[in-house]
Parts: sequence; C-alpha cells; structure tokens
Amino acid sequence: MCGTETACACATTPATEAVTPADGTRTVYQVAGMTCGGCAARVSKQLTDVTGVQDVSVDVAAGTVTVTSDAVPDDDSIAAAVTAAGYQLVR
Ligand SMILES: [Cu+2]
Repeated sequence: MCGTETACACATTPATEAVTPADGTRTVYQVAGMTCGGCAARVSKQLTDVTGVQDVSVDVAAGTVTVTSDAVPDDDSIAAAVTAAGYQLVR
C-alpha cells in the first residue's frame, strides 16, 4: 500500500539496491511519507539527479535516505528533489 495521492508503482517497482562507492561523503536524511519500495524508487530516482550525488540508498522502514556524494549536498537541493518525488524532507 502507498499513502501518496499520486500514482505510485508500489507493486511493480523494486526498491533500489544499495551500492556503496569506495569514497564519497555520506549524509543521512529523514524523509516522511515513504511506505513501500515504489516510494523508495521514486525518491532515489529524484535524488540521483541532484548535482554531485553518486549513490542513494533508501530505508523505507526507518524512513531514512542515505545519500553518497562528492561533497556534502546542498540541503535545499535535497529537499527540492524529495518534494519533486512527492515526499517531504524532515529537518
Ligand atoms: Cu509507494
């Protein structure tokens, strides 16, 4: 089940598997509203497009998103990407 108002491919979209690069800065964010693998995939896809982001790992159960990037990402860029996916960055 997915509590979002927009269409979410909950049943068909697999969660993104975590791939951790050898180097990079890892930042953990709290994201509200994610309920399934489809949600995780949506958030992951948007965050991957943020400049400097190398890898995104979503933990739906914990409601956290771990972003690996060249440098510590701009909070506003991360928030905008999460919002674009249909969820809310908790900060
Ligand atoms: Cu969902």
